[in-house]
Amino acid sequence: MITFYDFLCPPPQVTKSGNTWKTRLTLNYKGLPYKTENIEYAEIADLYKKHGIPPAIVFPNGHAHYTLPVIKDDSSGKDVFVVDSLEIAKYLDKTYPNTPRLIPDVEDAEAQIKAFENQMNGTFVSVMPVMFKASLSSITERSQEFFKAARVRDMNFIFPHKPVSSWDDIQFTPEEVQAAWASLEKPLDALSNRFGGKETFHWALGDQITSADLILAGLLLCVKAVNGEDSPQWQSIMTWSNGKWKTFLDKLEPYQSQEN
Ligand SMILES: N[C@@H](CCC(=O)N[C@@H](CS)C(=O)NCC(=O)O)C(=O)O
Repeated sequence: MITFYDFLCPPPQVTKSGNTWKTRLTLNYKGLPYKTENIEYAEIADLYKKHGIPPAIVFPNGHAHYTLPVIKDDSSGKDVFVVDSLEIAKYLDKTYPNTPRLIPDVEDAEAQIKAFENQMNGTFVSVMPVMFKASLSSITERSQEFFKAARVRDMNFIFPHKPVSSWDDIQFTPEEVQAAWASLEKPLDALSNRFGGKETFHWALGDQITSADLILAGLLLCVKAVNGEDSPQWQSIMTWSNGKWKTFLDKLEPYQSQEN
């Protein structure tokens, strides 16, 4: 059985992490049985250390970074831990060859998906700070101080020219929040060509769903969870590019279940 480690959120338990969404979509798309274990932000490092998993990233200053998603697969009789949403997709493709592949078995597919992931990180970077601020309410009280310190570190890493020293330094007026969301429209409109433009539809790499699609879907589902489905921001994103992103997520609806 596969155990999927996701974030524990105050009820209702709806994760706002785009990265864990990528793995949930991956598991659901493959139709693999799994169970979710929701853990606190502040407990991720303990999970890694308890099982001897090396940190996801060690920064040049020596800071060890522990991230979710993580999966544990004990179906071979021993516990196999895999870290990072794309590595998890690769592992599942390899270990369960009878499930639909997410990284096509053709030259360059993984490189294309990685390039797409980098492009998406660049596209969504403009809304990251407002997302960080808006996500605090989905963090359990116990993990809030941990979360704030981690996001301050992220801000200094992503925007080294605008250093912040505390969570309270990250402040936005309602107009700035609105402007940040509006700034996504142009790059997403340019991206819509990759998905068939305004009149037709195909997936990022062609006819088949791949990890590239689930990377974008994870980010969009995170935006949806952070803003709320009925928010003007989300409603307006659903109309962009002739409803491209609504169509995109509707097609992935069967894989968005959080039941497991
Ligand atoms: N490249 C990784 C990124 C994982 C990642 O950054 N996860 C965030 C949540 S969205 C995390 O666990 N952060 C922990 C922290 O900030 O302490 C993946 O795709 O899995």
